[in-house]
Amino acid sequence: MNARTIKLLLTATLAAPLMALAAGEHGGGHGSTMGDMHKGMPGHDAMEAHDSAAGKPGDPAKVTRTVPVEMGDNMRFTPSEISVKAGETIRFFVVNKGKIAHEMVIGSAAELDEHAEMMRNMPGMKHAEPNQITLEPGKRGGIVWTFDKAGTFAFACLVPGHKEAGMAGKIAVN
Ligand SMILES: [Cu+2]
Repeated sequence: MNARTIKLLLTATLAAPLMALAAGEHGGGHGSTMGDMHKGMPGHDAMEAHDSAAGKPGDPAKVTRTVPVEMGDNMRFTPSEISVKAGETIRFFVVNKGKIAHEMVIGSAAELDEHAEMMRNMPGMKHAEPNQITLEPGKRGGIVWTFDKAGTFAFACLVPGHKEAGMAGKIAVN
């Protein structure tokens, strides 16, 4: 490595944080514009609110524990009861063992009821939110969630009919 290469590397190293800063500023401005646009869309506010009574999207770098969860065509989650300490960031490692699509959605019981109602009114609705994952048969994926408040929360599969058939569970945050 010659002196010129080192100088170039140094320049790149110094420039990177500055570029990141600039990008961050741009991203922030853009983000708030999008937020304003969304505010104008009726019924969209609730879906934009990522924080839930059950906590908030977790930082993957701060995961304290991985909890494996299996979903099956018997309309059950295994396990169906999960215990968490307040403040923990959990990575739910979710596997769909079935032959049809299932999903895991985390929230308060009221939030899940509301969401289930929305799914009934808009069959086939597809959306990706940090508190949920939809998995085709045989697929696996993760949800990273921070439980920052104590309480009893819920998770469920909101594919119409599944929660009603028992595809739901409890998360106790102590
Ligand atoms: Cu399901």
